[in-house]
Amino acid sequence: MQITGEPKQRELTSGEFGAYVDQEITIHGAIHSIRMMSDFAFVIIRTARETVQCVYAESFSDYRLAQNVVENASVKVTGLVVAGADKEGNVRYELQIHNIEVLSVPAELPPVVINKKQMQCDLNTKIDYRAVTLRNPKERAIFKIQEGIQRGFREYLTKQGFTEVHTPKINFAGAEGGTNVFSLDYFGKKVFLAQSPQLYKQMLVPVYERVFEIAPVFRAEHHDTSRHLNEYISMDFEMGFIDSFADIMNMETGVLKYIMELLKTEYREEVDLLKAEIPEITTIPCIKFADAKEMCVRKLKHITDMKDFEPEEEAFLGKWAKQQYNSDFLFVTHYKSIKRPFYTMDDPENPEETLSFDLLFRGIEITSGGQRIHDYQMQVEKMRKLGMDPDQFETYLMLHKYGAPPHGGLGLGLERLTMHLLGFKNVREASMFPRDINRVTP
Ligand code: AMO
Repeated sequence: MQITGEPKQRELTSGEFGAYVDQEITIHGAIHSIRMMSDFAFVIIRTARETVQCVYAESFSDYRLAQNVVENASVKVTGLVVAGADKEGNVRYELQIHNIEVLSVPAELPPVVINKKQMQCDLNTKIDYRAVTLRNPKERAIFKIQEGIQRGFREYLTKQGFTEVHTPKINFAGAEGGTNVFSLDYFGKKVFLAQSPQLYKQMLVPVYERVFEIAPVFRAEHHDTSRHLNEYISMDFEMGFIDSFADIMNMETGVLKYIMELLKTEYREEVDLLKAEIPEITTIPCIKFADAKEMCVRKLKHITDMKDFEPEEEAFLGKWAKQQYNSDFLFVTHYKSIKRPFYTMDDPENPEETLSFDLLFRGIEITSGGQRIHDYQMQVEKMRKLGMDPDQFETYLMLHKYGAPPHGGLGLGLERLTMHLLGFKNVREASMFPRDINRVTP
């Protein structure tokens, strides 16, 4: 065996077939479906990102369809590229099959039908059979779009001078407080799974000034809800030398604009397939929490927890932002101090409120962020006020003790963003292998 270092060529896509009209090419894929017509057959091949229409007829091939050319067989198809038109008159290319080499034959038929436009089973079945149901073009498109979101986040922030980092997921303490932290027996010691990269991303600000991370985080959610997962992908960034937390919100607006443009261009086929409504973003309106709450109480007329929103109130605010500003997004700022974690900076003008925000997208929270405390004394005092022991956070507090610039950042839930972009009612639709209170498989 000789290793040349030459990467194996990627598959041609149908968009590139135009350069090969009347020439023979070879593609690899799986048999997605076979439709027998009177004197020919459509053999649809599922390749890495699309389905390619191939036509088989005895009239143009010496090859005869073999018995083992069955759905989900892995094949190598050789054929002639011919140009035709679709119903709308757009040029479409197909392959006139000259030969099919079967590389692997499935042992059984799939347990669910995957070659119809839409999966015809409920969400639980879809997840139970993920290894197979993800092959359905629409299911596959969801996670291709999710790739686009992460790619946009990464590309934009890299261009803005951010350094990509990875922080540990087995930690000495939960970063966000609350009861939804998983604990773990670590050789006889109690440790925790990261609820977010919060403490570490802050520690890295004096090092790189701007950092981001895209990684799984863990929340022991005790309830089975349509918007909570026990493991989700958090897209975080943290930046130093901010003038105010508006810098964070501006950066997020830029990231989201970039992501939406990327989806509209490089993920067009998936966007069309899923009929996704990609939001137009110019600027994102802002409202203070107290004003938003007051409006909710006035319009929805029930007495609620005055320190936070109910899901119904968020939904109302989403509609309000759409009507008032024609915006799918709304920043809500200055959340109550009592409701935000210990690292959040209180507003010096009103210490009951914080220099923090949430971003609502179509009426659901997808981001939390804000300015952090950078002063050592201030951080220690806030911890004590909240009944925390600063000695337990010695490493984290080195950040403050040995000098940190004014800084802030945010965490954006990838599955939540995907869910609302694609109009799903359940976040599990947007999680490839969801983990919730009832599920750790597949
Ligand atoms: P927070 O806890 O609000 O903030 O989380 C940030 C975002 O993560 C998503 N999210 C979830 N997604 C799915 N399942 C869950 N159980 C779940 N919990 C949260 C949401 C949410 O807006 N450290 C801060 C962020 C920061 O200030 O930088 C944090 O983690 O989209």
